[in-house]
Amino acid sequence: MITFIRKNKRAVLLTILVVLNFCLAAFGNETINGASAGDAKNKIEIKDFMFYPPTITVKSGEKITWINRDDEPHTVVSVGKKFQKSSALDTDQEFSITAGAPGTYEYFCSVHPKMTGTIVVQ
Ligand SMILES: [Cu+2]
Repeated sequence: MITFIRKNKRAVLLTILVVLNFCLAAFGNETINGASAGDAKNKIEIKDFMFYPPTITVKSGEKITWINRDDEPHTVVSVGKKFQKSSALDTDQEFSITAGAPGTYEYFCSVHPKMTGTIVVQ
């Protein structure tokens, strides 16, 4: 009888450990995936007087971030003032907006108006 209880206790403890491990692993994975996805997603690099990628497709409510990799200052200005414009971005400076209503949004750099990009919000 004692042996049975002991064995049972062990089994319960083992099960708890396994379940706990599984939960931790699942939670850990989710956090890592969430962080990397949020980091890399919807990033537009400004490099060599170009927005890259020139066209980006996002979902409404998602964050969009530009980062200036040039030594020249650049801006992000919406055609038709459909979203807030950035200040002049210095090297490695970032600017973010939250995607609004679905539609196509054109933007340009007010310092170099030939630099243009497009955001498609779904
Ligand atoms: Cu520019």
